Amino acid sequence: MNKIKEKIEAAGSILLIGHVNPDGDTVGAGLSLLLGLEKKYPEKRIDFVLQDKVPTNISFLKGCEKIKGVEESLGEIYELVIFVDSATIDRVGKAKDLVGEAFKINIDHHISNSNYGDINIVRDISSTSELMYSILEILDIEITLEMGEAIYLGIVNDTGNFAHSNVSENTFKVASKLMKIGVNNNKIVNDFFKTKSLERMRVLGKALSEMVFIENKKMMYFYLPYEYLEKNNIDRDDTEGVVEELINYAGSEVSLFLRGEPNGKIKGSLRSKHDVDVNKIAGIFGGGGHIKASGFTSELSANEIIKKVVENL
Ligand SMILES: [Mn+2]
Repeated sequence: MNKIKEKIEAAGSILLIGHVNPDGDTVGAGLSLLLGLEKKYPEKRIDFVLQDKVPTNISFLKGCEKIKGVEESLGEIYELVIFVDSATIDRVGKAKDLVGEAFKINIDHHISNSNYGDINIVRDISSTSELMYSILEILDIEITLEMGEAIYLGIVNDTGNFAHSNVSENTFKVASKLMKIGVNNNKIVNDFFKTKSLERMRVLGKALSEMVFIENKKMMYFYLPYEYLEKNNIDRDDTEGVVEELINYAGSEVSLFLRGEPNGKIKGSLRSKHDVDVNKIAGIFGGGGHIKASGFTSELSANEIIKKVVENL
């Protein structure tokens, strides 16, 4: 980790990038690092670029307005690129075009991470945001309230508000230190979770009333075709959280949510309650993530995907 400090100090221009369809963790980790680096190294040019827009339930974080799109930064040359929360280099989408010949640091917590960086800081920990807290300490960067709120939201995002198996003693320690500098737990949780759109509530209702349970595999699944999304003006953000709801059923050990994409492919999300390794199952389709939470994209039909998943359970 000390090598990161040397690299940052030596670089005149630094690019931070997170994954497509940004979530609270990629934004939280990237934003806290951006704010910290800007404060410590005002002479350096530092950009945080994301291919896609930050969802509204995250964009209330102070500093979010500094996040740039890929077009705004095209043509810029960076000496150092720091990837956050991205298991593969392709997860950053079009932002990959900005990397060029730069030295690459990969900061992540996905066990499926392909170690594509020149330096890889990949830890099995709740969130990249939790990891970023330690990195900022190593960089001797003081954590301000704005940075703390970003990190806190990232942790809340990836732990399902401190409910998942990835929560450790350190997760609570970090959360506690963040509260000590003034982070308001209840405010972050309310602004992040209790701000759902009507479309999102309706999609959840549809999922809960039409989901299918496969008794002998203890799997609950739901497929939402693209035609439905288009016809009802539903954003991809509106389908967040469906897969977590499907596993809430007492009988569910595994949940699968499939969503049609505009390009005809299907995006799959998997969750596991106890022992099933869904990172392995996502791997069959070229995806991955964590043992209890994984995802993939496939060209197969929904029926073929469901069949394959069931065969491998
Ligand atoms: Mn994450």
